[in-house]
Amino acid sequence: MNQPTWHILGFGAIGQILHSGFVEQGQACKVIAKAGQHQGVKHSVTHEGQTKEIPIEWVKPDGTEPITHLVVCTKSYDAIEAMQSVAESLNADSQIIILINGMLDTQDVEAASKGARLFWGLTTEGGYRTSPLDTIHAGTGLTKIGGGDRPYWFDFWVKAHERSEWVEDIEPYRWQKLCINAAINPLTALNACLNGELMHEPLANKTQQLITELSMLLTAKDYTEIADAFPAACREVIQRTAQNQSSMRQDTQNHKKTEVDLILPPLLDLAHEKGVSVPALTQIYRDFKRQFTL
Ligand code: KPL
Repeated sequence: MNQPTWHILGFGAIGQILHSGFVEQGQACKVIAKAGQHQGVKHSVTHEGQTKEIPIEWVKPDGTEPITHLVVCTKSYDAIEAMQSVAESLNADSQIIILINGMLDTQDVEAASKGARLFWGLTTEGGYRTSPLDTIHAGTGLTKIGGGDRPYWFDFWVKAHERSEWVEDIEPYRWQKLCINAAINPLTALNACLNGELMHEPLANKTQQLITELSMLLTAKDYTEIADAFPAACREVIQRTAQNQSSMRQDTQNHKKTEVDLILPPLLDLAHEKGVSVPALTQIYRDFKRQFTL
């Protein structure tokens, strides 16, 4: 099977980490330019003290060449509009891999996909940017992609991103990742701290309360195995990304819009629907809204 040409939509920390893996493997990978974006000739990714500089091929799809493999790693609240901006280059044969934080309405995504096959993904890789084209890959994690049968292109993906797994039924893991982001992101933003500080006083207790409530929500969704393993899984992500600044902390620090409304409300709605009491989660959403207006 032909090696895919990847198109990256959303060139934040995760987009840059993915891009560097593909390019390093010699795979064709283009970056979709956003209006007003600084289009430098290269970007850098620093991991464990080593900095790599990676050339960038920017493109502005205009429908003349189809996009076959689109990797969407924008902010969740931007994803639909971003997909619509490349709609002319998508068709029913395109494959779209959506790798974002937060829950999007599946119908909205399908409407923007032009009949392309959709795959959902999640990653616990930790990265932050020190400038628009410089990323620190501060914590290693796992990437899960799925939705039905494993396509041929996943072999190429894994060559570029070894810590990746194919999962036929990805939905439970999307909820698990939503819960991981709910445990880590708002608390690190509110306390302007690194992920690792959540394990220590004065935040350890609050983190534990959130983890307990989030496990209860996963149980309420009947994801029993994932729910039981959640406390350990969440602590592992915190440890592996201990030196990372969560994406929400970066956003609040940079006075940018956050993804909080696509992370906490779906979980609070679920708690309401299932009659699960989640005082810590409710409080953190209130505190967040009080402290940050964006
Ligand atoms: O997804 C993340 C984020 O910051 O948004 C984690 C995995 C928590 C890494 O920081």
